[in-house]
Amino acid sequence: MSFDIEQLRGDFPILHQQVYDRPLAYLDNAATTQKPKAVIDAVRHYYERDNANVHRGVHALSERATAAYEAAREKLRALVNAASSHEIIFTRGATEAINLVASSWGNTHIGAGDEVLVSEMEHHSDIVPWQMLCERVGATLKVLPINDAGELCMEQLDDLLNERTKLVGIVHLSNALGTINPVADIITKAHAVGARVLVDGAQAVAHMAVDVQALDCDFYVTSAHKMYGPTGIGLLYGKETLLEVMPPYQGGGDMITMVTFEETQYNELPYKFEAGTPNIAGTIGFGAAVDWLNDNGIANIAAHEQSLLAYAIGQAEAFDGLRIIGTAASKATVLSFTLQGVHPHDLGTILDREGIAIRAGHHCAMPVMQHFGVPATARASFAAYNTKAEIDALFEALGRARDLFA
Ligand code: 7TS
Repeated sequence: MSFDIEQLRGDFPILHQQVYDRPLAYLDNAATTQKPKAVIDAVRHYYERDNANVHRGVHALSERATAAYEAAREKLRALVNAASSHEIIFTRGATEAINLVASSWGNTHIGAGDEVLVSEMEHHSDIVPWQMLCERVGATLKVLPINDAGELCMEQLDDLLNERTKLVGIVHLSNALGTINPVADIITKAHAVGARVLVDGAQAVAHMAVDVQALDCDFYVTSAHKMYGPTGIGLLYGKETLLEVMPPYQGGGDMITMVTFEETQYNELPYKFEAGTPNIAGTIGFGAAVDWLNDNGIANIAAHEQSLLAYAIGQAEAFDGLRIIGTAASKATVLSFTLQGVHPHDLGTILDREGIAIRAGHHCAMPVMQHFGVPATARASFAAYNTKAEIDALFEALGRARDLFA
């Protein structure tokens, strides 16, 4: 296992291009990461040689497609250290995984008078499905606030948890702030009152080692496209005992063992939750992304990204008129900020003309913007292939933007 940044950048064809005649600096990795050649090749290989439907054919191509699809499941199981591949459900992404739990588990386990607790820093996809569930069943959505550093107010957790709390939804690594949350502590406390915990790991899995058994979380979700894999594919981990008794989320092919007009018997896990022809190519690409992560080492990637983040924060703190949004003691990969006198969207546009891709907006975390009293932030987010030279380019461009608006 080695970590050579130049060699690693060579894995990503897309990085080697000019945008507006400037070398691309792709700093929008929290939105989606770029894909290494190994992932692109795995998808292409599938379409060129193995394309067939899974779990149903008797022919060679279908057997190969099924083997590759199920091999990806095993890679994901090992990556998050799930006890069984039955606990690995492929979904369209983190969003669909949360909606699956809110519908299937939520409808059968949460009722009138119950409470769902989420944090103030959740992505909309870990707020809205719970809000919709609460409206459906007459439950109440409670909120664990954040402080002005963008950290959870953990001292309020005990007061918010009680015997009515049935589920806690908590983001592992915040996309808007970069905060890494103490999810293990939250899980222990939630379990003490009998609540289940869903961890939103959409941002976490590519940036830190995740062990669902060590965390003891009940559900864990992520998206492949934020971890060097394809779009349209993601993961729901759930404890087998929970998944076993949950009703299907969608009905259709593959999720049944027997259908008559009177009655349908559902398939075993994980197929009960994978109705219809799945995203086979995406899943195989997801597996290749896991291989790529393992080959480079999550610990190596995390160390590299931490040094980039520290470097960027150092420049940001010295930059006149720049306000960092999210200064948690424990954070990773995200630098969210505002610049006095320049709207974040204008900043995004100016930086784009210099080949620097960042995101400007509310980052699907409007309550975070409301907390900090800003309409939007500019956000640079780092991945394994970013360099200090790209961060220098970012701050040089920010300097020119500041001068322009002065
Ligand atoms: N949860 C978190 C913490 C996220 O950052 C995102 C996407 C999601 C859930 C939803 O993931 P999806 O793959 O199902 O869409 N976050 C972002 C972002 O920060 N910029 O674009 C998408």
